[in-house]
Amino acid sequence: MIDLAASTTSHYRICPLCEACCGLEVQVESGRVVRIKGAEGDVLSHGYICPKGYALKDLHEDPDRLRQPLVRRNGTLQPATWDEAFEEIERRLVPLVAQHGKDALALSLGNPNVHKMGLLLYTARLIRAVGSRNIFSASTLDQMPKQLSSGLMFGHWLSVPVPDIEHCDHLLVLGANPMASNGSLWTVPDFRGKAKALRARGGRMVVIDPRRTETAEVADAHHFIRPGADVFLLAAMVHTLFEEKLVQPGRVSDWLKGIDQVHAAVALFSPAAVAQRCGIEAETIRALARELALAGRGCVYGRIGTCTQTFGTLSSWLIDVLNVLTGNLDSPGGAMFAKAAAFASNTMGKPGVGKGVATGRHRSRVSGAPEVFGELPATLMAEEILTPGAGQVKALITVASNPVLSCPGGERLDQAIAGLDFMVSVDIYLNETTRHADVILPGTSPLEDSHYDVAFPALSYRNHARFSPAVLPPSTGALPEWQILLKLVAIAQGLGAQADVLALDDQILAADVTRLAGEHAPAVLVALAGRQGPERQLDLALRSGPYGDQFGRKPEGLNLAKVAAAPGGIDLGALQPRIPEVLRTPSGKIELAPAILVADLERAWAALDEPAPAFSLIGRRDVRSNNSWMHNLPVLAKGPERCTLLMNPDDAAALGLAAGQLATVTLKPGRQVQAPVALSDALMPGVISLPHGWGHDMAGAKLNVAAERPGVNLNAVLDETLRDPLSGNAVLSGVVVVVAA
Ligand SMILES: Nc1nc2c(c(=O)[nH]1)N[C@H]1C(S)=C(S)[C@@H](COP(=O)(O)OP(=O)(O)OC[C@H]3O[C@@H](n4cnc5c(=O)[nH]c(N)nc54)[C@H](O)[C@@H]3O)O[C@H]1N2
Ligand SMILES: Nc1nc2c(c(=O)[nH]1)N[C@H]1C(S)=C(S)[C@@H](COP(=O)(O)OP(=O)(O)OC[C@H]3O[C@@H](n4cnc5c(=O)[nH]c(N)nc54)[C@H](O)[C@@H]3O)O[C@H]1N2
Ligand code: SF4
Ligand SMILES: [Mo]
Repeated sequence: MIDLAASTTSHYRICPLCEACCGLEVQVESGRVVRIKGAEGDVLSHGYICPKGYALKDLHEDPDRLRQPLVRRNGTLQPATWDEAFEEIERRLVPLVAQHGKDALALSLGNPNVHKMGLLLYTARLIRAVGSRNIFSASTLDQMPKQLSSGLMFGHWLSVPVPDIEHCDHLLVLGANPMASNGSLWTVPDFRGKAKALRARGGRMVVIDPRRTETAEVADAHHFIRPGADVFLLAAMVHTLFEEKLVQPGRVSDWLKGIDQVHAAVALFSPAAVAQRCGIEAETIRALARELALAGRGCVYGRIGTCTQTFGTLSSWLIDVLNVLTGNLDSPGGAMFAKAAAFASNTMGKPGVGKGVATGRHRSRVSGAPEVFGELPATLMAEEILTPGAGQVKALITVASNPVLSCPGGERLDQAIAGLDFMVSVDIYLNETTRHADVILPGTSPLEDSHYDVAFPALSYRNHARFSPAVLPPSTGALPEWQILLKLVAIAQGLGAQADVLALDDQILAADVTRLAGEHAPAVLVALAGRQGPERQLDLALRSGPYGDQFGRKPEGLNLAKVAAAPGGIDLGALQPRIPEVLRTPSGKIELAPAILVADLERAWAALDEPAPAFSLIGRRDVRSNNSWMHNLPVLAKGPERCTLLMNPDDAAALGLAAGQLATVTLKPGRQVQAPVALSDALMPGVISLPHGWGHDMAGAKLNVAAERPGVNLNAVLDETLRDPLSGNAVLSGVVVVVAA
């Protein structure tokens, strides 16, 4: 029992560990966390918490978490002062960039960036200061296809519609397992509770997945699909809507462009033509289309399984085409656009029209892949480091990124990174990637940081604004991550390691405010005085945002002081229709048939007859794990072995494999891993599943708990040459492999 003495204090903290963004109550006694539970008063999560939420205590206390900079001296990483660390970076990096040019310095940005406002708001500044074309991030291992399809259809990369689950009566889920992941590109804490409520009011949930997942288990129906075949299924569903005269776009009809082109584009994709490719019968495909069209309030939601494949952008697009054609886009109970209180591009500028999005403003040096949303495909990082010539990457800054475990071709990338001239990591662990760094700059524990979700309110099931102050004071000698990043900005700009970052922050902010507020800038700056860093940017964004106080012009509106005064946040209501105001396309319409997508359907058609391989490999997520970096936390690491190769018992029997035996998974000669087999008829025959983010047995890392049961690195096998050509996204799912005992 925990003795909750009178000295116990209770603190509100938004959980930074996944996109559900639950509100937590953290109880502290004498500077130590004694208890973490769901915050009952949270307007979004209402007390929900998952097992990872408790792990914030272990994360805070983890003896392996870095608390002091490390600098490589005579080949080994040694503790150093902040001054020494930044001086080393200036000494090594500045001449390197002067000699080889800006593109010689690459950035690799990982997932936790989006969960910490000090990182997200200041990596944006770092990207600008570095000025390199070689910007890589986890986005091209994850959701870039959805961002591209949304950008082409609605005009902005982050205008992604989400299910209005509280009013939905029919939810079709493809390639997502929110029961394990807690939702993605969809902030929906307690998905289980909301799915249960949907079914309790007579609604239906249907899941399409090569594995009968935890989400499929709580659904009304589940259909296996051959990995990578979603484009065919979705095109055939669109085909069926036209064929059976079920097209009824409803209230968005007035803002729709390209419906006839879509009709023509899917003409060949009849259910009969695609059934075998999908592994789903033609009649079932028609029924899926009909029940969606006739459901009233229905919604199609697709996630990472529909993105991490060669037709990722097409699948992401067709999901929203279905939402539009069935009258469910921007309609209550359908797929709706959240309206975020701060930072959302689709609330800025002129409503209803904009520049739209474009790709290929530059191309990668070696493979010629187009830039997408300012980034190049993460899978090209190794070749850009390894291929000599002008523009070769010679130095790397990683920020909260572990590409050795998270990026296909991980082993090759590991070797490439090892050969760099110079590397800096802004990271809290000495892990598989950062072990190659020359300087590691550790940030604070999330409990020592204030927090606002910069990105997720634009993807939430409900509109809201929430802020949590730091729970604990920063430990001695800690430097906030935004100041670490600003030092790197200063060094990149030639201001030197001794630059005053607080003054630099003032300067950059003043320039931003001048752009935003013109002649009113001086008054705005006065109103923001008293804050600094990310909190000042947040106050500016809230006050000038769609619910803001507009610096006094709307006194009842929001500012940071008001949001902070409401622990648990401020509810801004259910999602509301936003078409046409949300659109930022040049036409001011929903572009239902973007030319590059219609053209890409021909590539899909050409792949229709690809025979089913003996085995294709997919991933999976576990509720007690999070990508590559939470395996060192005892509360999550305990329990059964998680890095197992799941396979169908019939497949295993045919290969003479029993549960617990080691199977070898081979991509091509010299590219293989071995993992213990676990049997499950939840796997579609011919499909095997291995989770990513494991392989914690590499020399030089300091992850003592994780190393006890390291698992194997799935991405050491996966093929870095496979990607969706439109978005540059990696193919992580449905990769053809050979399996042997
Ligand atoms: N095969 C396969 N590969 C995949 C996926 C898959 O499904 N299958 N999923 C992909 C997806 S969706 C993603 S998002 C990527 C993730 O790819 P990454 O972002 O590269 O991987 P993470 O495991 O999230 O690593 C996060 C890094 O941030 C560090 N970190 C954690 N917290 C903090 C902090 O507070 N501050 C700082 N500075 N650093 C911190 C960790 O130590 C770690 O180095 O992986 C992708 N890779
Ligand atoms: N517990 C936990 N939560 C997490 C994470 C984690 O690692 N652990 N990672 C976080 C991150 S970074 C992200 S991006 C999100 C991802 O969130 P989700 O998208 O919900 O992720 P997954 O659980 O990997 O679900 C993807 C599903 O796609 C299926 N699938 C694979 N290939 C195909 C295919 O070709 N077609 C179809 N239809 N389905 C396919 C897989 O079997 C799997 O069930 O989760 C986040 N939350
Ligand atoms: S679902 Fe778990 S990890 Fe995700 S935000 Fe909530 S408590 Fe944190
Ligand atoms: Mo992700």
